[in-house]
Amino acid sequence: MTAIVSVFVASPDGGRGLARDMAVRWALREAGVAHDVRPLAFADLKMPAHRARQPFGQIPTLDSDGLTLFESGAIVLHIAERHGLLPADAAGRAQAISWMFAAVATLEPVIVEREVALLLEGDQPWTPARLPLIEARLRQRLDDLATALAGRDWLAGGFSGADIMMVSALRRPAAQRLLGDWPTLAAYVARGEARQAFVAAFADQHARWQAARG
Ligand code: GTB
Repeated sequence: MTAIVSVFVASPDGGRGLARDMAVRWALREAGVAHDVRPLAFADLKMPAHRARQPFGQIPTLDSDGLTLFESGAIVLHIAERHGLLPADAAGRAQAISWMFAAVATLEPVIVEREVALLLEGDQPWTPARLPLIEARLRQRLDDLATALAGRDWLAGGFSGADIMMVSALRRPAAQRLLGDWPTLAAYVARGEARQAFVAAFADQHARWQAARG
């Protein structure tokens, strides 16, 4: 049966592939797994039918292998485990999974915290004092990641699911031109985005966004 990814019917990212379905689409393309999408409007996300797939009423989800999965990191790990997107040796595999968790639990929260402070709390009286603290935390994370990546192309040996998750997290600050001080990270994102599977996945989501625009 064809795998199905739940996606926004019209992503608010303006077709830039910045929503979290992009990592899932990319992993499926890397894996060569045929898939289709379930386009959902914002109102559909909070309906019982979708909450049965995703308890928090969000995208993405994946229906595949008789399972319905949620959380982009868990979905990419599932695909990676079944389709050779993790190192073959146990130690390398464990290392790659550590990096997948680092992407969603260590890098992404500081990236999202900054976006929330600017977009949702920009007019709050505490934001001018809080923003520099958030930005300092983000800079520290980017410094540390750049140090860890120095001299290598990918996080865990060859390209893996870890890179799908980490490049996906970094694409949001990259889109806001925040990686200028970290050429190692900018080059890493560019390497990920140059992959044929990324290009195909990006085109898939962009075509959907354009079709929804009419
Ligand atoms: N931890 C979950 C996962 O990784 O799967 C988080 C999922 C999540 O945040 N989903 C968002 C969602 O469904 C879409 S991706 N939001 C609707 C809701 O919560 O009601 C986040 C996102 C949205 C928009 C942009 N953008 O416009 O650039 C970027 C990222």
